[in-house]
Amino acid sequence: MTDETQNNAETHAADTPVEADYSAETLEAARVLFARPATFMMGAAKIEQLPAADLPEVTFAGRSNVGKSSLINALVGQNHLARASNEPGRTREVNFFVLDEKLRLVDLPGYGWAKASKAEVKKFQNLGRDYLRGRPNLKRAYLLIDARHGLKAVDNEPMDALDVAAVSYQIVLTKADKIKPHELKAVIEKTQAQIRKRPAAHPVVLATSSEKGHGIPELRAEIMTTCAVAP
Ligand SMILES: Nc1nc2c(ncn2[C@@H]2O[C@H](COP(=O)(O)OP(=O)(O)OP(=O)(O)O)[C@@H](O)[C@H]2O)c(=O)[nH]1
Ligand SMILES: [Mg+2]
Repeated sequence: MTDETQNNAETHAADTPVEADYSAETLEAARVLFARPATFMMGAAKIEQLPAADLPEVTFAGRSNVGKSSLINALVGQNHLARASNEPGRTREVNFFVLDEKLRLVDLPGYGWAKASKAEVKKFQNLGRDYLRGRPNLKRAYLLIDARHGLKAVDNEPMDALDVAAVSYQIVLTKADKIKPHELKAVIEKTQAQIRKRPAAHPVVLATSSEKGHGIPELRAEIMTTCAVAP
């Protein structure tokens, strides 16, 4: 560990409970990459409509309203690229966003949402599941969990499916601005303990706030590294 990364780790430990430890160079490269143009490519309503698997992809999954679309917007620094809303079930297609023609960010429909008709919910949830299982260029799924609530029973099904399909996934806590730093630290530790035995889960749980920007530089670095792209 260099002095610089040591300092980064100490600053994080003191200020914010972000557990990821990246060098200043990696964080800067990720900032530059995510400042490049990001565009909406397409929304797929059916599995047959998915675009060719010709660029590395990462995807954002999680309960409805957890903040998937908001997190994509925070990563690319655009408020309205992905449609975010207070109304649960906003995202009903698998939406593809291209960053700098180098990688894709994929916004999935949320699960655990009771208000749509059962048939409709099943339709867009099956689509999300099929995407997660069968995408050869999917480098990692980020499973978003509300920092105020931690893992719930409804999150077990996607984690089981990802473990069985051996799709690498990482838990990202959202809305970290809504709780106190010591509460955030406790939920990170608890969540890390809960996923320890899950074979496809990344052991580090990240914490983010799309609203305040907490953890966003680290998640950019994580995605850049996972997709093996450079700015
Ligand atoms: N305070 C705070 N609010 C947030 C944050 N991220 C998202 N929200 C709010 O949470 C609500 C839902 O956010 P979305 O990004 O639309 O959630 P989603 O997971 O895409 O929802 P679906 O598309 O319905 O699955 C919106 O009102 C956001 O403004 C955050 O980091 N902090
Ligand atoms: Mg959404």
